Amino acid sequence: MTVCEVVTPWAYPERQLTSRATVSVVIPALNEAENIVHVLPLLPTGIDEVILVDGGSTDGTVEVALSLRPDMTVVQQTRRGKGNALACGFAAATGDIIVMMDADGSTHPAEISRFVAALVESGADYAKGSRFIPGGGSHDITSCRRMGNKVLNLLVNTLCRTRYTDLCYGYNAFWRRCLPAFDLVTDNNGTTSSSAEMLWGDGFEIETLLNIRVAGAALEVVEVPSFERGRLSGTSNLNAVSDGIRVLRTILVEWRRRYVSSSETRPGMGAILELHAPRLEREALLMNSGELDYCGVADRSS
Ligand SMILES: Nc1nc2c(ncn2[C@@H]2O[C@H](COP(=O)(O)OP(=O)(O)O)[C@@H](O)[C@H]2O)c(=O)[nH]1
Ligand SMILES: [Mg+2]
Repeated sequence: MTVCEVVTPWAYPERQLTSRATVSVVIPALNEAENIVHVLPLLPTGIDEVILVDGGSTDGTVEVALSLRPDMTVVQQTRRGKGNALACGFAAATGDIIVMMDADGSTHPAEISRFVAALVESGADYAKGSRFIPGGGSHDITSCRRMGNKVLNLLVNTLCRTRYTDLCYGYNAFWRRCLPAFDLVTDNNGTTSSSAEMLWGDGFEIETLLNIRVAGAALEVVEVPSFERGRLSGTSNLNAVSDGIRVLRTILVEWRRRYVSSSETRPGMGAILELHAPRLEREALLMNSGELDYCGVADRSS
């Protein structure tokens, strides 16, 4: 039994009922050698591609990861920050479904199956992890970050007319066909990643930026309960104040771009139609629901 043995006719109609959705997992990592060693063995079997996006780690993160998972793809990010790392990982991913999760042990690999199932069974475009719906929780979030997240979440819901329950959470999954709507830039004009200037979305504001762009492109979102564990070792790279301010600026800038400015470059209508067209097939194909099979997770370590 594998996490990926799913049939997804409406997502990639050309594959009809003969194929299964493939899954790529993108893991940004900056000096996580001590943690990733516990994370990788817990990945469910059947994942087609694991992409580690290294932020220039100096503690042997890449070597440790490759020793555990020689089939892994290692990508070097083009600028700095978690957001840029994710953008580079997404660009390298080839799976039908992309799951983003952390390397520090806070996001449990066993939940990948829940995200994949949510996308496949609901037909949604984006499965958004939430620590604040029944079944979710956190041992990692501080009270200051919890409060900040709540206020920023309320702001986004008010401005963007969304119903998110957890704005700043890094465990999410989506169909790769949604990438054009994210409009992320990985190019660094030939400079080295350490000298390249950080662009909008390169930092910890990435999840907020994705959530707002997903809403702006009218993608369908399903929230998935997720339990965030404490980081296994080391300290967070996030600064509640400076990164909180980046998130607030992201909300205001993205809101202006998406909802106020009429000259805004939105994803083209073609892109939006393309994003939704596959689901037109869904209802008809669901009649063959006996073949829409989702299998549970097998733990690699067992
Ligand atoms: N490649 C890369 N990964 C990063 C960077 N900053 C953070 N990460 C990774 O992103 C994940 C979340 O970061 P973390 O510091 O735990 O932030 P927190 O979970 O918000 O407290 C971890 O896997 C980090 O190693 C970065 O600049 N580059
Ligand atoms: Mg963390």
